[in-house]
Amino acid sequence: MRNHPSKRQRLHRLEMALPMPSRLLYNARRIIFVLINDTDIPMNPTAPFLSQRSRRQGMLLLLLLLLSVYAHAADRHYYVAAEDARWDYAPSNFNLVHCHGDSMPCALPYPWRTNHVYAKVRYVEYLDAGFSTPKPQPEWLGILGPVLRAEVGDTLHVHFCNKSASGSYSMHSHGVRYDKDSEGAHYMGVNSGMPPGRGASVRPGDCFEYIWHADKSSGPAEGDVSSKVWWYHSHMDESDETNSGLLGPLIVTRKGMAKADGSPIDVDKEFIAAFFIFNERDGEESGLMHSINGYIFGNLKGLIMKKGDKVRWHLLGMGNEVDLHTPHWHGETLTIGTPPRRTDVVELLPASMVTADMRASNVGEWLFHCHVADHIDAGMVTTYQIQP
Ligand SMILES: [Cu+2]
Repeated sequence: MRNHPSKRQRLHRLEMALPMPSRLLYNARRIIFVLINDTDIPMNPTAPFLSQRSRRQGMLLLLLLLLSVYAHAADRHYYVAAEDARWDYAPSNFNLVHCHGDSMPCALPYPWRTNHVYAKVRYVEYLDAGFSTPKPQPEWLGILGPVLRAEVGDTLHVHFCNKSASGSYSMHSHGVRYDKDSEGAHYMGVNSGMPPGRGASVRPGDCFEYIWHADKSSGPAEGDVSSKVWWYHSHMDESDETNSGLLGPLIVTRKGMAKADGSPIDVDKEFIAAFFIFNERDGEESGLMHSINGYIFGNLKGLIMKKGDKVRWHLLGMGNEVDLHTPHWHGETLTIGTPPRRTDVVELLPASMVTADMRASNVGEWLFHCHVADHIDAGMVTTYQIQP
């Protein structure tokens, strides 16, 4: 009488019948079982106790799996210079949004009509270590420095050169993990007398490489959306230097959710909008530039998306006690926070960092402005467009 094959024998035959990739996976599982239990998965007793070949295949696969996990942790190099610039808060020379009864476009209102170009210092990104080719950045990013990106697990190497003659500057980032030298902030420790790190002050003509780790605590928390924004800015004389224009965004994407460039895979468009009243004349109204990304009265252009796009808005605040802002979108609502709440107004204070998601559905061009009354009148206004 012919014996029925035992369960072990059937398993063994099944394994042998599997195509190679499946057999590799199966053997990898066996290897893990052996490592944990110090014995093999019960198999056909006539089969060798997990053959050398099977072990080799399994170990190879495990090694590949481990390598693929580590391969995701990238070293991202950025080349950023601090440079002197002339910045025009209203390059069109017009109020492009609203004219109080005049025909469009209309003149900028007083006291800003003839006062909207100032000397600034900005972060400019280059494509090469020789700092010879500036990287173009989108029009809507305005005065902000480049969008630096990381996926959780990545290390950022920010090669910073101070090409401005106007002073010593630095790069200090919120949110990432650094050692003292890469903190990029100038101060003494009151308890230990600890001096500033090497990157706290980069003199004109000098360069410094900041090493910032985007670890788990730099990324979105459990339940948050897949990317989050952090400020980076100069921190030698912080308040002066952010007002000078030395500030920009860093976006960290959840592990496994980033494209090659670091942006999140589940979002079609990401915009950054920084609400900041630059103070150009010691607090005189004519020098208070109520800007979004450094533009006033609709001179911020390029916030354009398509119907159906999942759009992520990273909202940033900076400045002084007057910088309490309430960005408001016409035409759409958004979700913010965990658990998500629905709104079309976000609350910002100086150095706030808020992320809000929008599903673009309402085709048209819509107002996007700060809802603080004085700030509307002073030009903290532009539009965004949803194309069909
Ligand atoms: Cu405001």
